[in-house]
Amino acid sequence: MKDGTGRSAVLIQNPFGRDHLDLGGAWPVIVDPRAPGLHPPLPGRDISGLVQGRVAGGGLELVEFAFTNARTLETGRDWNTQQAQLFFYESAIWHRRDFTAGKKSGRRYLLHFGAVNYRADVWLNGAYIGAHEGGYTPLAFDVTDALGEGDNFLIVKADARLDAATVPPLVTDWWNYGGIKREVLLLSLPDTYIRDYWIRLDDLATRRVRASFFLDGAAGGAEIELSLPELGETARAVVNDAGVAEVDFHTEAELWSPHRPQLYDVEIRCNGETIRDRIGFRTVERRGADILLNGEPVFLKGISAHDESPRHDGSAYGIEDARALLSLARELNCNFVRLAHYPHHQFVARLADEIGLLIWSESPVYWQIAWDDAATLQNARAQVRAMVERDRNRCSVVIWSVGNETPPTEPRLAFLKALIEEVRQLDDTRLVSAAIYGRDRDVRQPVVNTIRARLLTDAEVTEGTKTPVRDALLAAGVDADDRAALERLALAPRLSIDDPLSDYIDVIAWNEYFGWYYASQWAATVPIDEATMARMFLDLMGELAFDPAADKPLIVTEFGADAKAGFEGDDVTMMSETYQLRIYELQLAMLARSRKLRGLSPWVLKDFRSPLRTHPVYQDYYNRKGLVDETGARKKAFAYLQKIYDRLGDAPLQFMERKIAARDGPG
Ligand code: GCB
Repeated sequence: MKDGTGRSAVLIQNPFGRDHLDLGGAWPVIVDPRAPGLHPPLPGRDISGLVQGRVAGGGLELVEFAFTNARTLETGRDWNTQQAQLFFYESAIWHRRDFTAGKKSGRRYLLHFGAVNYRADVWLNGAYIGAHEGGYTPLAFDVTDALGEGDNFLIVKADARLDAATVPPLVTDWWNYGGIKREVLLLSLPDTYIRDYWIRLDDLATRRVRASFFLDGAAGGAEIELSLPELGETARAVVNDAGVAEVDFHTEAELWSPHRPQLYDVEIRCNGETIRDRIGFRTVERRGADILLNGEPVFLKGISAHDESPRHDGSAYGIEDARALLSLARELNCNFVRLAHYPHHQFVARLADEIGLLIWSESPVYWQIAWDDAATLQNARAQVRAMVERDRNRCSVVIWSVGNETPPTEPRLAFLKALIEEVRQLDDTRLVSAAIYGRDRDVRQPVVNTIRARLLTDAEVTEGTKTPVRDALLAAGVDADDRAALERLALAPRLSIDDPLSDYIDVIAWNEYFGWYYASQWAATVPIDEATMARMFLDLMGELAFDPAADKPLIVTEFGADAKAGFEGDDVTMMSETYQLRIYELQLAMLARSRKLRGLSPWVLKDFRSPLRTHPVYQDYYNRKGLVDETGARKKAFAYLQKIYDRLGDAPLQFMERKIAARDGPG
């Protein structure tokens, strides 16, 4: 067995729309926690035997593995929530699938996986096919040569281990669900086949549709026919020697929007294959600080979500999970969902097309990545490419995000710039962003100085408390004895949200945690005790506002507070529903004062699994910032945000600036 050789994976557009054999279901498995340490292999555990289908010979043959009588796991789902023993499991599992294939000559066969987390190694009938890294995007291998007529056996090793060089890295605030998590299909294709296609409205004024086709095989001269039967529109293109065909045509299609999510049947014919899809036509652009959908400004009433469903524990699978999640967003009166922090199941964007939700799609570049590692960049680039190629036919997707909360350093800037270029090369019809947390000097320092000035100008605060605060202010270069200067400083600042990345992205996306993390994170630098700091923060939130310096739209892509559903508490008790509600009230009042705000996606729709959230009473391995808990039970803040979004209609949040009374809600 040679790891890491073999062919590289490709991406097939619309695999379910091809002639296929579904290989999903219960597969026998070998759970192999120490697989990585077996070099050289122990005598009875020679893996080359395993992948070649060796079975115990009995008698005097030493074989310490077998798929016969082994436990089974369902593919298409994570392994962690199928068996209690695997809940925390993050190593390797070997899977075997026996199947019968009717192989026809002149056809190409591709083995497609919707996603395998994190690394997949694949063998077919003992031949090593290839490897793939990245747990959230599809991969496919051409297995035409290895496939046999009749009986076949497939071995897949899924290895969920993450480290400092992987994408995402080891430490994330979500569950590293392992396994062959999405579909496994054996595709049967013409010898020369359309690997990928991209159909989009290219120009709003002339209603010009452009379609690009990318073929595999000896392609030059092949003919492609594209038709929209409901509109009676047909276009033809001839494939060039590079295997690419392009065509554009005028369409009478109605524009797609969240209010009217009009989709059209599309049929693509080439070399005897007919691929069917449903496509909507719309444009998205930025003009100054506005986001334009079909040329009209749109305000994104959003929510962030992980790829988990309120229907069951574990990562989401199947269309009903996608429906459950997006229905919750619709119930909340959203027109926008931020799919964090990795590409979700392909069903999600397809469903969003159908029901009319705008989508933010994100790569798993998260927190602390190995910015200087060329292999990590190559890996991230491949994952970004797969994200864009998989979903660029989805009109619901309006923003590609290359990462989340990354430090504003030079190596990170170079890394993310490379990813942004990659996205723009693949897709020049959408906006590009990345969620940032803001520079210290733009956010923390001004807020901390305001808190210091408020303490020093408050007659009730004791001298003992004031002395270290005065020293800290002096050290920050402020004349702490100039009363007038202190009073000016005590006024709430208007924070400029910036990042070196601002020049390269279309939308400034900011994650902020006023009312949650900041008081405990920053109290020591004031210095003041955490509870006093937290109280002062609540006051300050009633006055703060933000705007990026750049003339670009701002979306606050995260804010929130944990709340354990059913724990009513009060508005000065963290982890309670009442406190979470209070933070939503204060946040919305604060955001409504921000002139360039063009959307928000609070954190988060549903409580989600996280290894970082271990509090036995409130969390038990759930991040509790959901507006609903894991069973779908609505918390108080759900109804509040739902009401605000309802009242807003199509208007931006700023229209409600005066109506959002911070304490009483919209009234
Ligand atoms: C963040 C991260 C998100 C976390 C969230 C939290 O800033 O972007 O992944 O889950 O905060 O709850 O801490």
